[in-house]
Amino acid sequence: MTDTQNERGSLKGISDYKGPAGGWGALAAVARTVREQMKASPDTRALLQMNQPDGFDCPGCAWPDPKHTSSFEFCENGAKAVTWEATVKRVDPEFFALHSASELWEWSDHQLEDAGRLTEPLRYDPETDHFVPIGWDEAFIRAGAALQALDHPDQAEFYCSGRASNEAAFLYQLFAREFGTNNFPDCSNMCHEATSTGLPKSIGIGKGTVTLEDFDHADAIFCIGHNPGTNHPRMLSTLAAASKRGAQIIVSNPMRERGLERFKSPQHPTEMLSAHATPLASAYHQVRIGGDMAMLKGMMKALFAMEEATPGLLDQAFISEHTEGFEALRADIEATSWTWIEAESRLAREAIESMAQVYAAAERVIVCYGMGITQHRHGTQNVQAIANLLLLRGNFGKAGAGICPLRGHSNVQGDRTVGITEIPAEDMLKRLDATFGIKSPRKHGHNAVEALAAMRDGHSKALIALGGNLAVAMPDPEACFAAVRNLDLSVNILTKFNRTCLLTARETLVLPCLGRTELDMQDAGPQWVTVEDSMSMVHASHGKLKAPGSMVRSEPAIVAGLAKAAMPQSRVPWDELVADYDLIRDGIEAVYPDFRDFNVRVRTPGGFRLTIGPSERVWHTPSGKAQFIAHPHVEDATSKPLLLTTIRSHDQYNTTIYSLDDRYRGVTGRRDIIFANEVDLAMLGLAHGDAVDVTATGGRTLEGFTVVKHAIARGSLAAYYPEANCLVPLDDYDPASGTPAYKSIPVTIRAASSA
Ligand SMILES: Nc1nc2c(c(=O)[nH]1)N[C@H]1C(S)=C(S)[C@@H](COP(=O)(O)OP(=O)(O)OC[C@H]3O[C@@H](n4cnc5c(=O)[nH]c(N)nc54)[C@H](O)[C@@H]3O)O[C@H]1N2
Ligand SMILES: Nc1nc2c(c(=O)[nH]1)N[C@H]1C(S)=C(S)[C@@H](COP(=O)(O)OP(=O)(O)OC[C@H]3O[C@@H](n4cnc5c(=O)[nH]c(N)nc54)[C@H](O)[C@@H]3O)O[C@H]1N2
Ligand SMILES: [Mo]
Repeated sequence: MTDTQNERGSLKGISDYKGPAGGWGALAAVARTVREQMKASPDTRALLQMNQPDGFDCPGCAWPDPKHTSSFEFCENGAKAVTWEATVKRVDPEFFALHSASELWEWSDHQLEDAGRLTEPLRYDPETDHFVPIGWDEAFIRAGAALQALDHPDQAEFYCSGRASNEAAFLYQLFAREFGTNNFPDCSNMCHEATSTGLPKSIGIGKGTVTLEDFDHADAIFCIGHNPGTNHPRMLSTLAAASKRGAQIIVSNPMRERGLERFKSPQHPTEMLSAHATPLASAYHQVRIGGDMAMLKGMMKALFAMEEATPGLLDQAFISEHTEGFEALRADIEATSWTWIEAESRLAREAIESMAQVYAAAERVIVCYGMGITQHRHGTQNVQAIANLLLLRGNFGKAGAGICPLRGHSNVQGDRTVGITEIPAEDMLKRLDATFGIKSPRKHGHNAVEALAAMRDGHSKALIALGGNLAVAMPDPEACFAAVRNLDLSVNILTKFNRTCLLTARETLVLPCLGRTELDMQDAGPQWVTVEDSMSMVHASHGKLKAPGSMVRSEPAIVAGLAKAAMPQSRVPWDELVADYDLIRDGIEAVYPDFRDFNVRVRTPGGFRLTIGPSERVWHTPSGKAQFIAHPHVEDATSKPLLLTTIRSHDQYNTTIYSLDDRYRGVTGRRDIIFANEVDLAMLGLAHGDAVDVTATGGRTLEGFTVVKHAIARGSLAAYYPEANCLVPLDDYDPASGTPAYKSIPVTIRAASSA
């Protein structure tokens, strides 16, 4: 496919980006964000403390750092995440006196968060339509009273964003479970739930199996459905190093993403001054949206054919010693035709065979994947197909090999590890109960989709949100906005005010919290927290910056305040736990055996790695073996002529919109666009720059967007999230994991009716 980005003409805000990822553009972007958010603040030095041994963990992404002892690992989007938090702008009581809730509703998501940091607890006053300041005590009393007034604890939903530290998340689940519910909708439910559901069945654990060092040994790295230049930029240094060593990097992505093509490291002075950038992808396959399953099956079909010609190509010793289900997988793959594979994936058989050849020639293979794999109706099946591929040549438990889900939030994996799950294991609950003298409920709770459906239908009446912008991040704003407005209680524990706060319930509270970069002073002195990265490394994070106001409290302190107010009879020593986070860590150790000597081991530079069975070829599946899982019945996308995927721009962090630019895709100052393939456009009778309406199931429409030709696979469209969330029904998700199908929305597109 040719790079159609080169002929996009003079459409407003649309141009051709010709540079590499990183480079001077990245430095300029950082300078701009520091200027806009921090003025001349001395806290600019904060940027230099990120990811240092005694600094704070970058709140951007979950990509690990080389032992946390490296010299400063510069990252444009990490800098944006920090400056956005360290901004000198404030939304204080005067701000809310000036702007009514109805007025703020008209502001864009970018404007709402750009207004600055929250400084005081707020309550919505329906009489005046303004948010008004209230004291912490009153806030806790109001929340506690509303929680106590519920008919049953299961009428409350405890949402957790993956920003929360292990300490905050552990206290939060303790609060909810003592209160009496396992309702833990969390951002993982919208993100890597397909990983958490699929991998335990395949390899006995729902996490990645590689370490950063493995990337130094891999012969081939497959990058499927993720965009590291924007979402995990520090990964580019890792990929560049692998590329320089001669490792093959094979990409599968419907869109050409500059961050997968070439990289100029802003850390590398000679590279910056030369015209040279490091090439990344050695082959780039523009699979159709949702076509990864077909592509993976095609690769396996090619491998089985190669095995027939050259027996021993598959790792038969590994397969017989460590796995089950091989014959069923082979039968399924044999029954899958190349005609179907090519039609579904829109890749030529030869292209897929070439991918299989790279895979077979490599002694050590890592497969990385992101939301392009998980956010589909068959997300769990996709994840398991990747595991199947890796198992065929024993690509687990050896240096340079394994599976690498690119996690989302910086601590989303840690939150799950310390108990944020709606389906807790019995042994964990037993230990929690024994440690704290409580009686946790055994009934499983709601995931994110179930929580919103229960709120919409009036079964759930309270939402406590530790971070996040839940109603905006979820599909179907019409249903989800109404769901939050329907509540008796909505408590938003946030650093910044967002649209979910404006979906006012009978009682709406906004509680300002410290961010991870900030100094957290408690009775026993300054406190620090811990996080777990994508590679199961647990390490400390020390906040350093000044709080944005004297009223702002830490997340653990707010959780404890709410818990005490909701349960005056509580058996948990909340105040002691908040005074000294070492005691929270002792609690984590008591409940999770893998955290033995937690307080000691986490004080060693770089922290420690949790046990990952497959790294030692230990499989915690019911039979003790890894499982090939065949998927004879997969969704047939060929019947859907156009599928739309939703993506992040370079200047956004989930629903946080830093600016309206998307540099690597050549977009400036706008987000109202639909990326489309040039040939599809011609066939649809549309032209680059036309105003269009996009329609999805149930008549959902996105109106008056501009269609832009882009290097994207045929039959595929892309639009930004959350603008396009109105096209996704709440009940359109992967049935196995509950992950919304944000990335394969069947649509039709036509010239805008208003045009
Ligand atoms: N700066 C920044 N960093 C972030 C975030 C952020 O918003 N901003 N978000 C964080 C979070 S919570 C998450 S979950 C991660 C997300 O990180 P990613 O998974 O990288 O996120 P997305 O932008 O949703 O999608 C990534 C890619 O999937 C491709 N894609 C779409 N559909 C398909 C498909 O059907 N098949 C294939 N093979 N590819 C497809 C898109 O073209 C895009 O390149 O990043 C984390 N880090
Ligand atoms: N269409 C579509 N929808 C998607 C996705 C997609 O790819 N496509 N991706 C999904 C994914 S993977 C995810 S993870 C979700 C996430 O979506 P969001 O819920 O939007 O993610 P967050 O970044 O957690 O939420 C942003 C808010 O967190 C608050 N915040 C920031 N830092 C802190 C902190 O330190 N503490 C606290 N308490 N609050 C803080 C700020 O006030 C900010 O308003 O969106 C999902 N929605
Ligand atoms: Mo995510």
